[in-house]
Amino acid sequence: MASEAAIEVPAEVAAVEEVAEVAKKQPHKLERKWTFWYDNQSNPKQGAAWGSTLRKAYSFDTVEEFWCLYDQIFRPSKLPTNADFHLFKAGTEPKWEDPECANGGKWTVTSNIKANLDNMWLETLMALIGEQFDEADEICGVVASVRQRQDKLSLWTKTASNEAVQNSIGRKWKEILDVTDKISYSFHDDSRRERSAKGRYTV
Ligand code: MGP
Repeated sequence: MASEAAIEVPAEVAAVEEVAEVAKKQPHKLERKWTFWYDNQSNPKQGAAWGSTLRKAYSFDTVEEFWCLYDQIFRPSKLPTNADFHLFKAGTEPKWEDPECANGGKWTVTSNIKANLDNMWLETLMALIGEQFDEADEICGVVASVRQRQDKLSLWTKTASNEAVQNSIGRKWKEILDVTDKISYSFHDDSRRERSAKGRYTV
């Protein structure tokens, strides 16, 4: 019987291993740095302020780190009800209070199917880190929320008052997600005043 050392490695396998080695040594840099956040509000403490359970998890700026983090951790189907994952530009906190978000708002897409949320989240993450939006500077980040009623994804943007820019981002996002239903955009300013604030724009 041939010893293990004598087994020949097929050329394709050797090539893949070599590519993996090269990738390890020469990581593919992203255009900018991103941060994953996590918020678990499934066991809220009485009287705790909003944001007290929000945690910054990991920042990364290479394709390789992204895939590792996504594969190991950041899939919404792993989340309990009332928890969120966020991917935001490094330096921007996923809060209305952050100066980059303060005058902004969000497009929201809902989903009744868990697998859909995972897919739409991944498509959005790839579009963001791959800089697929023409108005990339206008984008703050994306939030995946698991809720009893309906899961949702929200794409946060910077300048809510700029309807043309927001509509262009909304249309592009629908294209990326292959969503045909209407989606709507709400201003953080409205959400601050009223829990179920009405959307201002629709695409
Ligand atoms: P939400 O983001 O409107 O929806 O936040 P959520 O968490 O899915 O809740 P649901 O009603 O759809 O089930 C709900 C509430 O959390 C808001 O009305 C605020 O009281 C608080 N909240 C949410 N965000 C994103 C912020 C924030 O950025 N800052 C502050 N101060 N409060 C927030």
